[in-house]
Amino acid sequence: MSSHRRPIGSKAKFKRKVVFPKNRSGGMATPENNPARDGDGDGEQEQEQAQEQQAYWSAAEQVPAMHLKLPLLIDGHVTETSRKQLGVAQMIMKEVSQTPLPLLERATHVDFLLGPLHNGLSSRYTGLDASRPWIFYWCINALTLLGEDVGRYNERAISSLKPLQHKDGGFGGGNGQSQHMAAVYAVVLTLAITAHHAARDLPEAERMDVYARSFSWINRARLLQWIRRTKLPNGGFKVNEGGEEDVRAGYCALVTLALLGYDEDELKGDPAQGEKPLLDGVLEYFKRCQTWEGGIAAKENSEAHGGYAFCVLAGLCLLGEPREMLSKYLDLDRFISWLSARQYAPEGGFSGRTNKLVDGCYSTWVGGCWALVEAAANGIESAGSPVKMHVGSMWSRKALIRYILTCCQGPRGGLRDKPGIYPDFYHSNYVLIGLSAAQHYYYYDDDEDDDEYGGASSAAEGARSPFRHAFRWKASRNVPKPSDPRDGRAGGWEEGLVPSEEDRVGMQHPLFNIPLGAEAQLESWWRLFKGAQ
Ligand code: FPP
Ligand code: K
Repeated sequence: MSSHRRPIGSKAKFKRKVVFPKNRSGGMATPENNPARDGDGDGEQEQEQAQEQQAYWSAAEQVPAMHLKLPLLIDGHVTETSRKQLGVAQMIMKEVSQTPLPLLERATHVDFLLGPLHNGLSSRYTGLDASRPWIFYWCINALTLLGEDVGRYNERAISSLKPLQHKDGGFGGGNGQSQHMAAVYAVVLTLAITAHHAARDLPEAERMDVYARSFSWINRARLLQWIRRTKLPNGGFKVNEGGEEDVRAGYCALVTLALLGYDEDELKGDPAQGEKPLLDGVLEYFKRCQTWEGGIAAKENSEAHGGYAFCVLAGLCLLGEPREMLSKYLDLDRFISWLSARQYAPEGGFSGRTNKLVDGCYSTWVGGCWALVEAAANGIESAGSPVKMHVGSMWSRKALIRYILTCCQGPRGGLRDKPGIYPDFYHSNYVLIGLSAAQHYYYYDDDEDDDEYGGASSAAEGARSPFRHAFRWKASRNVPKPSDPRDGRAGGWEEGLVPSEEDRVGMQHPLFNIPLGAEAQLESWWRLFKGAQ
């Protein structure tokens, strides 16, 4: 029985079924052979394997000691938050020590996320009227992580998002509202995802048609002019004209420009109009946001926070190779030290900042940083050749997976910050992206076969994209262990990250946070579309 059809409200009724991937020796996977997309494998073979592996799992499922005791060192300076933290650690210790580890309750989460798409939202949600594109993105992307086909929502996404386009360029968060960078970002991601699914099994011509319907109505010239008006002299961006400045605005602007196919010519601006290249100074601006702790703040001279750290790391990698960018624009050792301190025991989850509590959403913001740091540490890899000299995991993937499966699943579907807090669409998406980051290994692929644009065909004419490096990311369904330092021999694969294939979620692009492969399809369509104009 497919896990998608498991009855709703099945929590605790289903014992962990032990199923292993067919190819346990691993191997780099591309979006095309992503098993999460293929659904369940062959039942009989799985059952045979299940018996054979039972012994391994009963041993491996012993709860690691780190989840069973409170930290040895507790700061003597008592504050409201430190008291809360102790209570949370005690409460979570009970949850994370469960055996067997609960399954990912896929069907109930799917049901939770389909709610707003099929039934609309109640009046309780009027406060989110300016976040319409966010709700689309969170639900749509989370559904893809759970293996759902969201192509059937593409036409509705287009018709719902079109009215949010502002006459002066950009998008608002609700009908008739003024523009906001986060709204623009969420609109672009939503369309990139639904178009990708709507187009994926169609012949070439029809595929292009889906993309034309999804994107050609966006006024790119006016959008660019609007983004220009959010640019700051310090290199950063504001969320809108007169709005606040933070690295999130910079990251959202870069993602928008990358996914909407802007090239160097378009971004360089017209000196006759007093325009400067739009990306001038942004890397140095990101660099200045690193703090004394080693983490990264919303803007200069502020407090380091995981949410902003992800924006800066991903922002840097949108514009270059991970190893070069992270070592050039960050004090990487100091950053790693701060990032390591974000994972707590006994909880296993991440906090966003020093002396604050774990929250499931940091599975993406902090977990997503780890994917990029590991890629930087491992350097450039090629899908064609075996991986050499791996540093292995620099964080505990298993501890995060344990935190997510035991603490972040709402009993009636949806994912959450922590036990005792209601699930919501935001946490559902970011807990699942974090689960994906823990289950998979991401790498930057400098394969020579790719053309300058990192895409499939090289029909490209015209100016280069400053974002070409962002389209070179691949994922492996297995996570490499450290290589032997004496001879560089590969260390094999980390076992037990996906104890049951039913728990496996889809692969995401580590910079864009959309399904891996959606970015490449969109990019190749822009090239055809712009070439034809
Ligand atoms: C602190 O809230 C939260 C922030 C300061 C914002 C965090 C930023 C993000 C989540 C990144 C957003 C990125 C994009 C692309 C939109 P809090 O004080 O309630 O939480 P805390 O105690 O965990 O710090
Ligand atoms: K919080």
